[in-house]
Amino acid sequence: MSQTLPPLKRIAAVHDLSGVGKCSLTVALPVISATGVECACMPTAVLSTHTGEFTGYTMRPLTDEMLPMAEHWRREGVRFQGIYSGYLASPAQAALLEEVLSILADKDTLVIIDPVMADHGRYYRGLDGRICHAFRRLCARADIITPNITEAAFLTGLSYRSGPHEAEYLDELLSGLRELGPRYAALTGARPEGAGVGNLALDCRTGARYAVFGPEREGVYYGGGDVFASALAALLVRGAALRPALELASSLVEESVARSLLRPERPRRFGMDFEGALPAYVRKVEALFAGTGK
Ligand code: PXL
Repeated sequence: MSQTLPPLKRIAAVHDLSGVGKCSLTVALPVISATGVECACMPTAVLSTHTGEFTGYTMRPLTDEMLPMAEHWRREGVRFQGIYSGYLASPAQAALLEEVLSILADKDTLVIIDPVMADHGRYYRGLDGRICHAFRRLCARADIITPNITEAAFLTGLSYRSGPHEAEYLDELLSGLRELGPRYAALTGARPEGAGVGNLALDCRTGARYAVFGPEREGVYYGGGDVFASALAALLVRGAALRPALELASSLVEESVARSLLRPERPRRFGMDFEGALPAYVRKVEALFAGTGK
């Protein structure tokens, strides 16, 4: 008797390729693949490292490649069940991403926009309010957005607060994000008083809210937002509901942080230890989808 498998879903990951520092595509590719979803790559720029805590990095934007790549994929009849964007090198790339979406997104393609631009109250090097303006437009086009607290504050025009965060502040951020027009808003790095650190998600249509919290950890974890958004995007595209997707993506980040803490000699700027967290993640993914035909 011949056996068949459910169709393999495909995500186009629109991110930079930073050679060292484990963020963007070097995270999206392994995490999306580990979730059982094919990852097609549209590199928005090639850098020697990411732009945080490294100096003298090289950077070549690939802005002129974006539309020709999308058009070639379209001519080849490549279909995408998800389009997931992260770091964009300029506001011009954000504008081009709108065109890429028009070319590649079908009616039921899930669009995940991670408005990567800032953290800890500050824009990443080389970015400013112009990219925020462009991301606001993209949020209206998105099924899911995944800002951290800083990005949410910039997008909504609220002031940035480092935490602990009052419940009203988090409510205001979430309702501001809802007004931008996405279907789901996931907010990372929330620190409610006494609850550690975690991620919130809002279904903007129904108003349903979900939250996952873990222990507070000191310091900066480069690439953590990319690990979270890559897992969330792939889980949703594969067919998970918002709550289990949020829980599983959050657990991958928490496990990666825990493993990074067990290698204290490794500089944080080299990225988080997500590789060793992948086997347990894959087992949880398989358990989630077992028997669902997804
Ligand atoms: O993980 C976010 C990110 C992605 N890509 C580049 C970055 C950063 C954060 O600093 O610099 C190039």
